[in-house]
Amino acid sequence: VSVFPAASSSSNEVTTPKANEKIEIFRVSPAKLVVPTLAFPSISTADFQFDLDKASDIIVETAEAFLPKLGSARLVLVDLSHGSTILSLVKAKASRKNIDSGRFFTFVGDITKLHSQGGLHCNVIANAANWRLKSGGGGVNAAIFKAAGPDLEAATRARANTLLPGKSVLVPLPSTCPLHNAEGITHVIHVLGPNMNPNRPDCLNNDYTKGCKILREAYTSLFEGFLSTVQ
Ligand code: AR6
Repeated sequence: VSVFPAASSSSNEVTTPKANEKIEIFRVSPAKLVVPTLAFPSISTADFQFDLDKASDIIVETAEAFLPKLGSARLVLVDLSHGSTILSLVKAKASRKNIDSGRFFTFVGDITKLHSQGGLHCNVIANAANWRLKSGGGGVNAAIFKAAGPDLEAATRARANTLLPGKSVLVPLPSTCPLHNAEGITHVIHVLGPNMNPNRPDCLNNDYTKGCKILREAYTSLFEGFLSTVQ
C-alpha cells in the first residue's frame, strides 16, 4: 500500500504519517488513501497581466472562505519557480490570517508533474484557460493541454466550446489520459480570469473594480467545481 505524504507549507519536503495514522490507513480502500487536493495556478497574473498584490488578496480570501466547506480536502497554489512573487505574497498573507497551512499552501513545481516530480498528489488541477478553451497559446494552458494529449481536448469539447470571464468548466479525464495514469489527475477545471493585457480579447483597460469582481467569481467558480468532485 502506498501512502501519499502531505506536503509541508514551507518547502517541498514531505512528512511521514505517524504509526497510529498508518493503522487507520490500512483499514480503508486504496482510493480513499488520497486526500482530495486541488492544485491551481495563479489565474490572470502572467499573460493576462493582473496586479499581483490584488490577486493575492483575492486568492487568500476566497480560499479561506472555502476551506470550511471542503472537509479535509486541500487547496494548493502552484507556480514554477522559488522566486515566484505571487507564491510569496499568498504565503505571507495566509500566514498572517492563521489559515491552516496543512489545508492551504503554496508549492513550487510544474502543475503537470506534481506527483512524478514533486511527490505531491493532486487529483484535480486548474487551468488558466482562454475563452475558446483551445490548446496552445502559452503559459499553463499550453503545458496542461500538451501533457494531457488529445484526450483533454475531446473531453473539454464534450463539456463546453467557450468560457466567459469569471466562469469555469469541470472536465473529467479518461483513464487513458497520460495526466490521469501518470499523475493521478481525474479532473481538469478550466478557468477564465479577467484580462488586463491589451493584446488579448476582452481587455478591461485597468478597470480593477470589474477585474477584482471577475477574479473573485473565477476563484469561487473554481473552488465550487472542486467541491463538487469532493462531495
Ligand atoms: N506549472 C505551474 N504554473 C505555471 C505553469 C506550469 N507548467 N506555467 C505557467 N505557470 P498564465 P493567465 C504559472 O500566463 O495570466 C494562456 O496563453 C505562471 O507563472 O498561464 O491567466 C491562455 O491561453 C502564472 O503564475 O495565465 C490565456 O490566453 C500562472 O501560471 C492566457 O495565457 C498563470 O499564468 C491566460 O493568462
